[in-house]
Amino acid sequence: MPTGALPRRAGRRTNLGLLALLTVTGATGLLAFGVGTPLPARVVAAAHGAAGLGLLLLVPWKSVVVRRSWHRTRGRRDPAVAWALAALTGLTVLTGVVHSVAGTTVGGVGVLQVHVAAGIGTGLLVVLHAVGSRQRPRRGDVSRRALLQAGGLAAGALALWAGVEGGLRLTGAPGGRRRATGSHERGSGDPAAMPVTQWFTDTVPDDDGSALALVAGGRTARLHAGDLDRGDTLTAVLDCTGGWYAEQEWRGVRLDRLLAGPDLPDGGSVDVVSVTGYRRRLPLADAGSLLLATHCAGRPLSAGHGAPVRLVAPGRRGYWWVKWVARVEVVDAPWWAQPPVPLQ
Ligand code: HEM
Ligand SMILES: Nc1nc2c(c(=O)[nH]1)N[C@H]1C(S)=C(S)[C@@H](COP(=O)(O)O)O[C@H]1N2
Ligand SMILES: [Mo]
Repeated sequence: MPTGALPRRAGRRTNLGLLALLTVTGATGLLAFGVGTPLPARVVAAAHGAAGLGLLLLVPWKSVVVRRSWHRTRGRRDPAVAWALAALTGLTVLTGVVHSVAGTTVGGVGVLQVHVAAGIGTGLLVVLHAVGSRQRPRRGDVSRRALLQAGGLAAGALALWAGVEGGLRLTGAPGGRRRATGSHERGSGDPAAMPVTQWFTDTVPDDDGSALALVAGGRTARLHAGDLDRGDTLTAVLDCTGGWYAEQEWRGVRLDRLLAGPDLPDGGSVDVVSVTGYRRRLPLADAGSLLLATHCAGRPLSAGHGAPVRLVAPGRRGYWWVKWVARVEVVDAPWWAQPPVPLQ
């Protein structure tokens, strides 16, 4: 445990270490929304967990830095941002750990929702706080000693993360069975037990708009949901960024079969638009692995799960799986020409 006689340079390094860990947690937290396939998801979740838990290793040092700065700057600088940052960082780490250990909701509140909101708040306050207490780079920052310390911090953070993961597995805690993304299993093979989840503000529509408009090569075809059950099946995992996943057998029509008639552009994308206006754009080249599903686990989709037809997008996070699909349109624009996450 450090004492009050902490050298000034060590205080600087503590602050830089915190900033580095917060930068890694923030970046990997956002990246976590983009990855859905096991290996990248595992790497991102491990880096995120290690950097987040690593913050705890610096708490004893930071508390010395804080006490010293109190004596030096009493009455000169408004400490409100600093204390809000400490509180919000604590809440972010706590909710991250509660999600990892225990599950997705506590008392009806989505733990990961609170975590993400607190994490984004932390990121904003870090910027305010760092601007207010700027540390200029110095030559000593890249000394051999500083590099060894950085390496030690990274190793300690990874060891702490591995210890937590190992502990979860050994004790049989729910967290020991998490998927690579960190999600907990909910309702696999049993759609009635699978959560109904809306992204932000979308709601289950009254009018299910049971006709689907298929737009390609300047022509529009209208199809009824009944025409879309062509017996193509696909077993795929729906993995929501809210922290749960379920594996189901989906049935309907593969998108490449549906689009087989029209002349398709080389490259290009496909817009999948809900009757609510919610939409995602995917590369046309992926059409062979995408399914427009009318059934789940052998039964017609429920209203909440997207009846009469929804997109099934294996390997992509849940927000790509557009429900209540009303329109499928082939477009020339690249798939990335859209907001990175839906805005509805
Ligand atoms: C600077 C802010 C953040 C900090 C300090 C932080 C910290 C943490 C910690 C300590 C954990 C638990 C790791 C474990 O026990 O293995 C965690 C889990 C998680 N965090 Fe964050 N986080 C932050 C921001 C975010 C953001 C912005 C997102 C998403 C946009 C996010 C998404 C997640 C997810 C999905 C998990 C679960 C991963 C798993 O279960 O392995 N975090 N976070
Ligand atoms: N139209 C529409 N489709 C949507 C959403 C939405 O809010 N509106 N939410 C998405 C999200 S975030 C997830 S995780 C899945 C959830 O599917 P489920 O409710 O069938 O479990 O649907 C996706 N499709
Ligand atoms: Mo989701």
